[in-house]
Amino acid sequence: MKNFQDEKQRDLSINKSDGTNKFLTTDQGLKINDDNNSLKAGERGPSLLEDFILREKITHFDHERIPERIVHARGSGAHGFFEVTNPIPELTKAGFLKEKGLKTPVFTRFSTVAGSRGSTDLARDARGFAVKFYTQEGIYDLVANNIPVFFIQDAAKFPDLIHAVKPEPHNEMPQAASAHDTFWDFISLMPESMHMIMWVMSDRAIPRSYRMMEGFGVHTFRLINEREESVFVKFHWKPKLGTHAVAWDEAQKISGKNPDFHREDLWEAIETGNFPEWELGVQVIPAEDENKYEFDLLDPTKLVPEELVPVTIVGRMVLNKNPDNFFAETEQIAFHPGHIVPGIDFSNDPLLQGRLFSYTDTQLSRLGSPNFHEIPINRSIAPVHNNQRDGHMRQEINKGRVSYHPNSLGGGCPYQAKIEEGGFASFNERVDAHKVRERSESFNDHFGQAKLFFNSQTPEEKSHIVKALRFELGKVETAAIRVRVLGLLSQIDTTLAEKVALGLGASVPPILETPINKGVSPENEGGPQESQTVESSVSSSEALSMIKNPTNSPTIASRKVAIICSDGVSEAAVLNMKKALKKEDAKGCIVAPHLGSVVTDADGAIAAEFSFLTASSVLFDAVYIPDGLGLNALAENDDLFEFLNDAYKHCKVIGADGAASEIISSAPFASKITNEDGGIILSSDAAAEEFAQDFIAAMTVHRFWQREPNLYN
Ligand code: HDE
Repeated sequence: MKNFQDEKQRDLSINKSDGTNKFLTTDQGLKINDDNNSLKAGERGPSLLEDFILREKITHFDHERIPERIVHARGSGAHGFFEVTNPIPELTKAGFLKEKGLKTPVFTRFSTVAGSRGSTDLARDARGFAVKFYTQEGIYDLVANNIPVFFIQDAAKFPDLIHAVKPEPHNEMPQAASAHDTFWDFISLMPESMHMIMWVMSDRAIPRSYRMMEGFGVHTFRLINEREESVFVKFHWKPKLGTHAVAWDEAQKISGKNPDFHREDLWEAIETGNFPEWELGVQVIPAEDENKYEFDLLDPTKLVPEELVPVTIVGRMVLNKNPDNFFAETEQIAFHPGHIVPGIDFSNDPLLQGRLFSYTDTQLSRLGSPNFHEIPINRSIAPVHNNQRDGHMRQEINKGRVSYHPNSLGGGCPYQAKIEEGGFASFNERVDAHKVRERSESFNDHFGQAKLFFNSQTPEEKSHIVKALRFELGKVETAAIRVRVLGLLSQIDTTLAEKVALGLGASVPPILETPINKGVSPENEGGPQESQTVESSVSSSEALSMIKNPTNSPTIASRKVAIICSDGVSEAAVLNMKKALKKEDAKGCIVAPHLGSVVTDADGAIAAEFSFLTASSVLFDAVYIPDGLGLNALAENDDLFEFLNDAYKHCKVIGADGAASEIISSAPFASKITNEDGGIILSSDAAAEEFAQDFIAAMTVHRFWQREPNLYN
């Protein structure tokens, strides 16, 4: 079997350039003799207009920015491949899904939604998860999110949603945050957003890493086989490292300490050979089951519970190469849900239908020309021939006099492909209807799956949702907006609404008890929405909880541990832990009171990678204090206790052996540690093999959230 894995890299290579051992030149290829001084009339005189070298350099510089994406402006991407593990030719004729072992090159870009290009990676937000497959049949883009549902049901509301969540227009605040009045004002009037609100208020919206996120196509799509039979399908990406989050307090601190946290994490994982990997799965819904469920498959605020339709894995994606140039690749890549290949088609989801218009349109203003498909990262590796011509920055040199079809002068070329020759044909769906501006009644349930999501969470996860809502609504200045949101929350779960209300010092308003509420609370009467609750036929779903998620695998690969060292540290203990971590593909990083090196108990020297000034516990997954001589100075270091306090508060594993165990016993949080807390690993034996193993086993749990009730009471 021919594998196409490297074809995109070969294709890109013709555009790559490297100035090593080359002369500096102008854009016209003229060698430059002096790049430091402009041409002047005398050493102290004015610059001369004649200086074409200066003008070229400055002009290029003046024009080197392009508009950022309207949404998803902040992102990071990487190259990789998709490999079929379980072909589904009976369901789709898409070539890249048909043959076991077939590899197709991909470029994947992850993003936040609301923030600007330079904003923090750790905002509370949905994450984009867009994959471009360079298939033999043309480009296929799966432009997904890390949340399986969306805020709104109809594309007409998208500009409103985005205007509401972006910084407020009068003062351009706040950046990369939904915690402000305009967002919650809009939400409080849009009951259909409640399911998505549950997801974005959960820890899904603050992932530990892009590598530890699921991805979801959100909309229902169609697959079509060779016999032109169609099934409905939902796409899923399942991360090999499991689905994990950070704590909200931690997220906010990371935003200050390292706003590039996710970007760096993805970059480093790939550079160090810890290639991120996901499985691609599909939930397949036979055409005859279209109307079988209590929700409408076309409604993007609904998911299909995995209890009703399991996810079938079809392949895996591995990201194994960082881009050579961020702008040329990650910034200029242009995704579009309308980039599909034969065997895949759209459904009539009104949100998807609107997206099909929006994405090409936005590239025209962002990348500047209808020729954006010629930019190397966007270029198909399947041949492209058509009668589209000219336009800004056209690269292709089309030969001949014919640029129309039909033609006889060009022998009818390029010619149309029959379906059996790979020509694309839309699914032959019968549509017979009146033109209306209406929403289907089957979209009226706005709370059923919000309840399902909430009920599927562990107590710790529920408490995170409560706290997130208290934070977000606590930043809202208009009291009436908060109350309206409390009214909506009470339709999901009264205890949830009451707990949030308690934090806000507000009370939950009564609900209007009509089968279909106009709005949801008295304040909201006359709102735009008809709403009702349809109980989900599934009462709880493990896949919806990050903690219970069945795909979580016990691994610590690529995790980082802060090893706190000071002079006199036990060399054996440090080496032992480093070795044990390395065996698991994790990394021990030396953090010391100062940079330079620390002297070990064996008179050796260990280089400090970070000091308490340059590092912080929020940048690590766990903390270890090795045994040592003379730990007294360390035990009195306030920076150490801040480090440990945060690690404890963020429910991380903290370990110490030998004399260092004393430091943990004297930490301010020591009295709160319970016997059930499996995340505090202490041992009186220094450098013991099983200590490192216990520490590593605890790290596979990721976080000991059970600590939290003790923390906040
Ligand atoms: Fe997007 N979206 N979107 N979106 N979206 C864009 O396209 C839009 C929606 C998603 O890494 C924009 O090239 C509309 C759902 C991702 O480059 C824009 C509607 C989902 C990315 C746009 C939606 C997404 C975008 C901005 C409602 C999850 C980043 C720049 C009708 C399935 C792709 C651009 C990348 C980007 C429009 C809703 C995912 C403006 C009109 C639902 C991952 O065209």
